[in-house]
Amino acid sequence: MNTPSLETRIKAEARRLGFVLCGITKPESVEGFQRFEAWLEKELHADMGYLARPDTLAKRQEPGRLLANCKSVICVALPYPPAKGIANIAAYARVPDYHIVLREKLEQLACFIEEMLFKKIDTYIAVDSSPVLEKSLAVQAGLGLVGRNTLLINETYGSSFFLGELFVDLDLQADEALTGDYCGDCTICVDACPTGALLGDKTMDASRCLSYLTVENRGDIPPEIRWQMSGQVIGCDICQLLCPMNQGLESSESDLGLYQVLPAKLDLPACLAMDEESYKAMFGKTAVSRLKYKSFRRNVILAMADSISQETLEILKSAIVHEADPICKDAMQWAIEVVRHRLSMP
Ligand code: B12
Ligand code: SF4
Ligand code: SF4
Repeated sequence: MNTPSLETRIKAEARRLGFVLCGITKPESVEGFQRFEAWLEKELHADMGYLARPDTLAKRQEPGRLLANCKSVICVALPYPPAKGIANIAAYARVPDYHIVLREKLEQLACFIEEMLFKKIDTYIAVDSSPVLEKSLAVQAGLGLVGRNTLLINETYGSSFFLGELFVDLDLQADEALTGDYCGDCTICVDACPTGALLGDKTMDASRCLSYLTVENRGDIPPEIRWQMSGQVIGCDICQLLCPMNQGLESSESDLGLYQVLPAKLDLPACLAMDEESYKAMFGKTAVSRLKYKSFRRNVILAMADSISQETLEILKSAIVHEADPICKDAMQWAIEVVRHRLSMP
């Protein structure tokens, strides 16, 4: 009987750790880098200046620079329960912080490889925050294709998963890159995006994306966009919800789903009343912990404008008297006017 190859055993272990997809690519250059540069040139990255930092550009182009003697990149995907409807908190943020979960699992994968080879290996782990074009590497490793909603989509698992990479100094057999396109003539996500952020060419104008505006942006949310927020407090799943590739997804395989820690809908008045300590206690174990308390309050206030209730109006009117933060105060003023207007309508 043939002994399974090193690559086959690594993939089996990845699967055992909960990664539904695992593929291998080479670190020399990333095909998607030109697309990334073109996107930056058009200044579609809003205030995410870190994406354009010169010292990180070379790493995005040649990810092998992240680890001396890097010879292969193992790309993985860990699923999370897919969004089921419009929610205050996007699905990715309702589970334990993926940065931590994926890192731990990739460390375990690295230990497994060392035990198998009876030797130490050099590794580098990337999950989201490293200067890595994760979706492009995943395409190269055969995990899926990029959709018009700009996300990585897999034929079986849709787009409801996180990506991570284990860089190794081992010369592994690379997988075939996927080619083709799942979208065809479909433009459901582009049409459904409430703010017109999706440009139709598999890129977006981040300055219009609610995921950017609610999580990354610490300033004001432009008034013309406030009307389109559809109650989103943290992140946004609208361009994934109706995607045909995401219909009928099973979430049972994900151990992240078992530990879902936050509800889809929030008690907005209770959130407005929360002090910073309670906010950290409630959200600290999820990816929401990256969202500043002040930004969270700003988003809660804007979401309250969706309510047509006298009670909400009274809560906002009494809260504005003590509000010290100018951005939150402005949001309250706006929300009060909107709720008042809605209540006055026949
Ligand atoms: C910045 C960022 C954002 C920004 C900008 C998003 C964007 N679309 O550019 C904002 C804050 C808006 C955002 C939002 C979200 N994000 Co985000 N984000 C990132 C981050 C850190 C960098 C992405 C980036 O560089 N964008 C710039 C564009 C130009 O590059 P790109 O998106 O990589 O696009 C490349 C591909 O499209 C590729 N490409 C296109 N066609 C083809 C064809 C071929 C053949 C090849 C090779 C490549 C290729 O070329 C492009 C350039 O390299 C990545 C993590 C990472 N380090 O990669 C997570 C990441 C993309 N985000 C993720 C998630 C989960 C989200 C949200 C769903 C969270 C939420 N629910 O609110 C939303 C989704 C919004 C959306 N429609 O994209 C996941 C996506 C997983 C997946 N299935 O794709 C990632 C990978 C994090 C992770 N480790 O899991 N995000
Ligand atoms: S996450 Fe929301 S706002 Fe951003 S592109 Fe998708 S639908 Fe549009
Ligand atoms: S909704 Fe349609 S166009 Fe958008 S990503 Fe899904 S298949 Fe592609």
